[in-house]
Amino acid sequence: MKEKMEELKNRIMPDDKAMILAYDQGFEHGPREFVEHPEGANFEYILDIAQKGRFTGLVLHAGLAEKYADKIADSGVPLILKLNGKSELFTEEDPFSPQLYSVEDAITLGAVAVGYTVYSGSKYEDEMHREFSKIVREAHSKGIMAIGWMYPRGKAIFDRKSASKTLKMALDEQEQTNQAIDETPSIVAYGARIGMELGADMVKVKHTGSVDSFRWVVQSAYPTKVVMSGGPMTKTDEEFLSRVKDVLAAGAAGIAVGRNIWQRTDPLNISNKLHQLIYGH
Ligand code: FBP
Repeated sequence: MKEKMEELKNRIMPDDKAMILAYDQGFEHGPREFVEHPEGANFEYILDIAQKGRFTGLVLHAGLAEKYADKIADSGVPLILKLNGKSELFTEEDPFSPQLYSVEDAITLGAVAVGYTVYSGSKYEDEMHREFSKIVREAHSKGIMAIGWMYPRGKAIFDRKSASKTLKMALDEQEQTNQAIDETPSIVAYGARIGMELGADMVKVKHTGSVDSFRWVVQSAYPTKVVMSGGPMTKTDEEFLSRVKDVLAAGAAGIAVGRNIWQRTDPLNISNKLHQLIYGH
């Protein structure tokens, strides 16, 4: 089993570095994400980017993974099946993203890893922590990897009146940097740490704005690998590339991003630049 895990790890993280393409936004945010670049709604367009852009993983929900199973297998791009999901149509302040598919489904679909979003800080955090920890156990017992999308979120994260010690630290950080609370180093590092404690092989977190603050996130999650989430498309390639440079300098294993790739007019151009930054060629 150890050897199998090692082999899968080398596929998603050759040289211990990952360059993952996320394509679950059609579910999480809806087709509005495709309006300006309608090609983005077409999965074959995305698979082509993943393959020609030399991505080391492609994140999907089960619907696309099943419909395009043969093409995904032929492309050679490792599949990461996202096991939970929620739409943005439901806007309660405390988010809950329930498990929709199983580890067994992921294995049947040929996935090398499973992904799961955890909203620590939500009033439903217990349930998500429990679901994710079970998923990690099962994934490991069946020889595949588990990746946590660690996004602390919910009413308590913003509630100044009953602020936790961590939130007080985050508020101080916010005062100095003007960052969104859920992107402050204290909050992001806490999410990353929870992912590691729950057993994740890799955690995907928001950028915290600087090399030093992201280094703290990487240290907090150690030995779990940390990858940066992309966020909305930046105005220029340079802005995004500079963020990636920062997180790599901070010790991140790489990136797991979507919109900053497939919403661009020339996705392969930025993919090549990212590959150069992450792998040096
Ligand atoms: P992006 O690089 O497009 O931001 O994708 C990363 C991701 O984590 C997706 O996997 C997920 O669908 C989305 O962000 C969630 O976004 P939000 O932060 O709005 O919940």
